[in-house]
Amino acid sequence: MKLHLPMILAAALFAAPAAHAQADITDPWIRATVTEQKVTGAFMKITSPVDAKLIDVRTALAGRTEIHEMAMIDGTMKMRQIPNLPLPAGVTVELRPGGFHVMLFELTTQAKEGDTVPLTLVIETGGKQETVEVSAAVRPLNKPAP
Ligand SMILES: [Cu+2]
Repeated sequence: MKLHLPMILAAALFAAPAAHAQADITDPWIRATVTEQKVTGAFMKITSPVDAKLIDVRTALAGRTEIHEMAMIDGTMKMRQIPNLPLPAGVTVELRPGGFHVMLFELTTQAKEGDTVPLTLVIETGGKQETVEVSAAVRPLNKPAP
């Protein structure tokens, strides 16, 4: 019996990094663009194990990004920038056309269907920033995930 307590403590220590798991990102995608189009959107589902917020998204595809929400302004749904996207613990927050999304401006190249684009998400948890790398698939607006 004497061995049990130290074993449990050791197990708890080794489990600690897992408890501070990174946010889980599923189905990241970018809306395909036509030639000369300079703006598009990025979408995904984010589930953070702890209260966190998405504060930035970086990608070589865009010179500049913003996090947007859709809001009713003077009776019309319009998009507007928000400083960050709250990610409550255990809740899957969906970024989708018509809802929260990441706006990509000053595109450096055309986003063609079938391409994959690396995105770096900057997520803040308790004042600490971590980055999560994902590969977003480029696809047209109305094409569901394969
Ligand atoms: Cu937007």
